[in-house]
Amino acid sequence: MGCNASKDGQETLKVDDGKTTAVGSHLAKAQDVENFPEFPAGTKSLLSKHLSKQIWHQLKDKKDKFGFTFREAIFSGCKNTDSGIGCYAGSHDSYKTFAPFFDKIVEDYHKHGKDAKHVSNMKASELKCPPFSPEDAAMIVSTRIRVGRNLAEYPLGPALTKEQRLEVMNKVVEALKTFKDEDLKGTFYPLQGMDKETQTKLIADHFLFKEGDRFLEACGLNREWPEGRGIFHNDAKTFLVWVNEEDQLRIISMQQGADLHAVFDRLSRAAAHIETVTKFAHDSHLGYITSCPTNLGTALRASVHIKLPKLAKNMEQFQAIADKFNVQIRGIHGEHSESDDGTFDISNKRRLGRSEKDLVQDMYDGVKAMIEAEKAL
Ligand code: ADP
Ligand code: DAR
Repeated sequence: MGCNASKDGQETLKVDDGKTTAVGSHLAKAQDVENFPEFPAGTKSLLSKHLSKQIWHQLKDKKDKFGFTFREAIFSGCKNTDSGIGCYAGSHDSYKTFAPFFDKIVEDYHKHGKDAKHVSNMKASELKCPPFSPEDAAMIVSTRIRVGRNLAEYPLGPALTKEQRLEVMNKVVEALKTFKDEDLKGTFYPLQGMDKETQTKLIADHFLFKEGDRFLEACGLNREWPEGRGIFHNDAKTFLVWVNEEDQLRIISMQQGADLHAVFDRLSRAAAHIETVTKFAHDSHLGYITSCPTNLGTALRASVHIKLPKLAKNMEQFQAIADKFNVQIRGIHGEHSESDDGTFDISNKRRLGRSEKDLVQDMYDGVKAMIEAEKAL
């Protein structure tokens, strides 16, 4: 480890002591990442791309104001080297305390610079999405729009204590009792005590979240599962709120068919009302604050489940359309699932730097282009 004797050299010496920690599934806890994490060749995560020795040296022993450590923030991507991103925030303050690292993640993933501002707009009346024709609408099985939100006075899920998670659940459940609109009124069902058959059917019917995956496990989001988690929904299951899954609230509007306006209007009314009775973590640069950096800003994912059997056989063309319109192709059973029968989950890819209305427009424009391509094949 050669270095010159100048001040810089001393800095380089301090930063690069040559010690590294081999990363991978053998790691048990964040503290096991003792030294600069050494990622295997071919690792593609934004963590591996942006964690320089300089940043490691600067942040390795830092904690945010809730005591969430930088090692905890990056542990998921150290343990799961196939992560796309590889890091989670433990609080709104994580994004400030670990800014030298998170700023690079946000700028790379969202193309949102350090001084960029985020402006929300959830007015469904401003959508420019003419209804799909009956022929096109027949291809769309269902429509869903969700936003993630977190309570401003608490840490985010990865850093919540068991007691705080229960407090969050109780505060959210109380807020959900205050709806005035009939189509938003419903009942909360705690996950703890829910019989397995009900849980399995709610998941199979696309209403309930699955148990946290290994990425969420490694960042601490699955601790004390299923305590403090649950689902609120109206009788029709067109309005739902997930409590303490990846975010403290996932506010969801969904229904069979292609009526995007109705789905967005219901979501907008619900989110606006909840925000009158509780304060969400938010700032003018990052928008609504979420545990995963990919959801910052709007934390909005607008999706349709749509039958595209011909495009399914032309994945190169399919993906090219998705890339052009900033939409994402998923399977219909949740993130990381595959499509099994030519039906796909198509949703907006962007989250930050554009308003909620704009992102619904992204999805609509991408779906329209895919429908045209499907009909032309
Ligand atoms: P998110 O991060 O938005 O929750 P996931 O891909 O994890 O997305 O999906 C969560 C659940 O929502 C899954 O059961 C999925 O099948 C369901 N889902 C997503 N989009 C739709 C849609 N347009 N119609 C019906 N169900 C949907
Ligand atoms: N699997 C993690 C998170 C990716 C984004 N999806 C979320 N937040 N559910 C990764 O870093 O790949």
